Amino acid sequence: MSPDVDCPDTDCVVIGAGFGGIYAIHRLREAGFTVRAFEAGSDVGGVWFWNRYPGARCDVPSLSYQYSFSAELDRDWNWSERFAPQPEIQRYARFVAERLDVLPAITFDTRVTAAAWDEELTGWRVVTDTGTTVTCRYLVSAVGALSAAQTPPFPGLADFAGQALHTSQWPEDGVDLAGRRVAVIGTGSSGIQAVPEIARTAASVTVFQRTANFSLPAQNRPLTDDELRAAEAGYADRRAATFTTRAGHVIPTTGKRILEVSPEERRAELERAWERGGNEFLATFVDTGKDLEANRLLADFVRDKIRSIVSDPVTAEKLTPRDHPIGSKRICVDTAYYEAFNAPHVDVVDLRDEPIETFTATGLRTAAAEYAFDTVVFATGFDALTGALTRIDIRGTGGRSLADEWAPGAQTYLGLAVPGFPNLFTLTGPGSPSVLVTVVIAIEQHVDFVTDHLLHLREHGLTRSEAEPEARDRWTEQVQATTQLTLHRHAPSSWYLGTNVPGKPRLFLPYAGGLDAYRRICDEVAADGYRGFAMTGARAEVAS
Ligand code: N01
Repeated sequence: MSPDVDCPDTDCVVIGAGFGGIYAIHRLREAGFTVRAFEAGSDVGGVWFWNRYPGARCDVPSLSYQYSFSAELDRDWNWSERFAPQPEIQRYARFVAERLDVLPAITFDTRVTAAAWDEELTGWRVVTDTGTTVTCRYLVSAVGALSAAQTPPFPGLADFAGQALHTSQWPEDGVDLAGRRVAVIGTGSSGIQAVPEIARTAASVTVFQRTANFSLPAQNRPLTDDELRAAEAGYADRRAATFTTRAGHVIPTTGKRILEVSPEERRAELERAWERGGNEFLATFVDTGKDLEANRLLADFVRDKIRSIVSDPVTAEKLTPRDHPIGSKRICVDTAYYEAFNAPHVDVVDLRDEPIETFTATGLRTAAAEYAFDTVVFATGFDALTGALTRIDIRGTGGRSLADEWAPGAQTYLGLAVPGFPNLFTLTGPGSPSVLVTVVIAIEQHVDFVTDHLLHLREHGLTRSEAEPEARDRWTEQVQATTQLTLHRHAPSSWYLGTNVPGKPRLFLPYAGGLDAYRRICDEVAADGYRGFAMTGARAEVAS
């Protein structure tokens, strides 16, 4: 027997030092486990470290986009704006990491490239791109749901002689786009936030749009001292809301059904919500996320707004979404996106009318025209929820590959565990609420669950936990059945479904039942002795 047979180098390896990694290191260490973490970036923050494109900011109010577990942290951090910009969110991650003293546990500039389950060891052998190999009993993935950048394989891309950027891999020192002719491909949250900012200085901006998206005005502004004081005083209520709300925070609503109010009342309420700003607009009425006719009334209001903002009717029509219910794809929140198209140097090309045929040395050619530009910005999103994990060569029992396991569609138990991959826990993984709720709160709940689970194993002298196939199958059925209760199923395509990635099977990936319901389920699983997890002692311990 080799000396490390029953003694891995560390109890836990955490992959990633974004919001998930930071809190996981903290909780696990607090529970008495030894932890090492690896982070590909040179600082903490995860997606907020990489996603530095102009205009990047959160679209959940800053006051809700923060950890809830510590009154002290809450008290000692003050957001400057209602929707914080990327540099401030990254500073917040750094502030928390320093306060919790997790930095010494993290090896930066180091990407985990492979991890293999070792039955003899009852643990994982983790390999990095710097040549480090470390063994651990438990592998905690905090890789993020939206972190594996996706650049479509456009023909001729290698021939393009200009500058190519991806919104989520923006150079750390920024890019000067002043006076440049810029093409932006993609009109999701990233493209919609970036376009107005890029347009401030660029000579021209041509937006290549495949699907018109719904976007709501952020109505961003500085937070006042009164608001900050009220937030501090309301900490306990906000903390309580993380346990009792679908989204992880309270979202204002009239509590009324749009189908039951008069057209005048409907318009007045929606105008008020539009002026308040943010994606809370979607919750103004309680039936618009469930009923197609109710949803159409809400969408019509936004379509009217687009027509009233964009001066040129042809451009307005191109920008008007018609192929999906509002909210069935991730809603965008912008600052002066539609307004940007009133400037003479900003234009939109509808790729439904003229698909991209090929990139050329000087730009690209569609079915209708040639476009020349100096810089192309790919705002084409992510291989969401699975990509960051399947890009690591993860091998479970018998050498089975996680990428192969998920090739027909990612299936998990609770979004956290996969049969055949013992002692691997996938924070905010596919099959959990993750991207449909305030992700920082989803992270806290997952980390707490995993930490409690590891404590349970330790207390019972157990060292191996593996999701049971039947538990995974039942959970997958539940995830898909829950989706049927929402309007998400009416979106012809979205990254929730994986359809933005060529070859990825169409399967709704997040759990749509709400964080409150999900938390109850997890609590019941724990109370029931971690039902659905097969738990045993280490092989060496069993043999002795
Ligand atoms: O990515 P997306 P994103 N040819 O996938 C288009 C979070 N986020 O980076 O809709 C042409 O939404 C694609 O078109 P279509 C947030 O959760 C949050 O913008 O697939 N176009 C789409 O328009 C968000 O939802 C914040 O037809 C192609 C765009 O590229 C998520 O991250 C900020 C194409 C991709 O949009 C992802 O947002 C930023 C092709 N081959 C991100 N392939 C905030 O908190 C794709 N597209 C504010």
